Amino acid sequence: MFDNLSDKLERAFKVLKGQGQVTEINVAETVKEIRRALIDADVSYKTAKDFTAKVKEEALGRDVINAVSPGQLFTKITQEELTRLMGGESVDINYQGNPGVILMSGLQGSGKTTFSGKLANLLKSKKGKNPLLVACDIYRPAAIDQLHVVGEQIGVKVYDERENKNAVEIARNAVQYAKSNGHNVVIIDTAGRLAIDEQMMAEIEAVKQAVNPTETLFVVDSMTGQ
Ligand SMILES: Nc1nc2c(ncn2[C@@H]2O[C@H](COP(=O)(O)OP(=O)(O)O)[C@@H](O)[C@H]2O)c(=O)[nH]1
Ligand SMILES: [Mg+2]
Repeated sequence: MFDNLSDKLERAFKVLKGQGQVTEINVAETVKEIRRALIDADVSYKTAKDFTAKVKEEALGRDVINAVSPGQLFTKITQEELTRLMGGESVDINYQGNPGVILMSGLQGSGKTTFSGKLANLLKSKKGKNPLLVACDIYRPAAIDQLHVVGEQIGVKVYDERENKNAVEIARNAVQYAKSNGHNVVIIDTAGRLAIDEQMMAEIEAVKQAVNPTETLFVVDSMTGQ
């Protein structure tokens, strides 16, 4: 998810590393670049601002400017602060299984389809998996097309049953399909609603019962609660 962020941070640090001398001016510039990178990655303005203020304070406290390798120390401070901001430790998504089954849930427009694609891409390119994306949005035909576009971009197979209006059946069949076609992770992209309602919960629950996922993810918009 944060691939772009790390690229941008890397670029921000280059300013420092390339410089023979580290001054307050280029530290300030680097801090500004970091803030921009965070905002580009959907971090709220206030959080990004607080974050960079903290990094700067920490950097001045540890006297980055006169350190032996100021660029490295600065990078380390940013990494430490970022880890703290994200909650200290990361939890891996459980995708083991035969196949591993990951169920996406969340409101309409929260980013389920987009995240399904990102996750599939990560599992394929970084974890050597052969994922299968499953179109389980039975309400909008366009949602199936959207998943196909995503799948094509990353070269991941998409399973759908356009005529079938039973999400449980589609999910179950998809897992069978995965088993017989060598897909070791199944990512089920479900339909969202405008609000969490009984029907949506019942449908997700039924799919969950049917395929017994190794992981159920609830996707939320990062603007929620701001
Ligand atoms: N800024 C930003 N936009 C996103 C992100 N994920 C999804 N979107 C956009 O949000 C909209 C809804 O995403 P989609 O994946 O279709 O949501 P779904 O209805 O839950 O499947 C689309 O316009 C996406 O391009 C994200 O991480 N950041
Ligand atoms: Mg969707």
